[in-house]
Amino acid sequence: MPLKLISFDLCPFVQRSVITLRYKKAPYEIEYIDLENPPAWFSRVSPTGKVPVLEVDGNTHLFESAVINEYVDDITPPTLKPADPLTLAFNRAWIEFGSTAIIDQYRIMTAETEQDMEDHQASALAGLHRLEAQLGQGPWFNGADFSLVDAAFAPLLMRYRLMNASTPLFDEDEFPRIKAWGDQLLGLDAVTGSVPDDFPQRLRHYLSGKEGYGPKRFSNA
Ligand SMILES: N[C@@H](CCC(=O)N[C@@H](CS)C(=O)NCC(=O)O)C(=O)O
Repeated sequence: MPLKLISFDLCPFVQRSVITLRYKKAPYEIEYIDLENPPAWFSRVSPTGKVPVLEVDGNTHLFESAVINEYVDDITPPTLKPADPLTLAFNRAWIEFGSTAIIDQYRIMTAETEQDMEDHQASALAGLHRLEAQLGQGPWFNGADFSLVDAAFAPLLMRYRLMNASTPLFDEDEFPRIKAWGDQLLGLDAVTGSVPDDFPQRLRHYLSGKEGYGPKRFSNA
């Protein structure tokens, strides 16, 4: 069942799916599109106009990263989903929480003014405090076993590492569980190899093409 992931190289939602595909060692092809100037066929296969889209067998197009990841997991046993239905539902809720956190992060990077950046930063930090309070002793979200919720948060934590290195947004030591979780995630091949080697430069280049306070801060990093 050939899989092709339709992608944008800097998209954290795409990266969630790449991590899942890599972790599950599922063979796949990847096709990058320019999201600002998408090819005509893209609107036929993506009902939301968003990436990732997973093309299966050349004819079915799945969209929404969380759905794509569950499908990839289902066809490549053993599963990365917790067996207990309540834990699974709880994980899905936190994956959704992670999507909001990704959007907050993007808004920080692309904030128009310093005030906008501070507002988005406050909202992002409130989310990180909630996440910190939710995490246990680790090493993974559910404890001993890596699962889809871990894959879903890796792009967020990877980007905060990068952003904090140049423009400190928060003190990582205030979030010891998130920090330890980030260390675990960044120790995985599936995570480190989920973005191009020159990802930091590509991100800076992307931001340098945008106006505003955030892009200026993060593209000069
Ligand atoms: N909820 C979606 C979000 C995907 C998403 O926002 N992708 C962005 C790129 S990172 C996109 O394709 N944006 C294009 C647009 O909104 O026109 C998912 O989890 O797959």
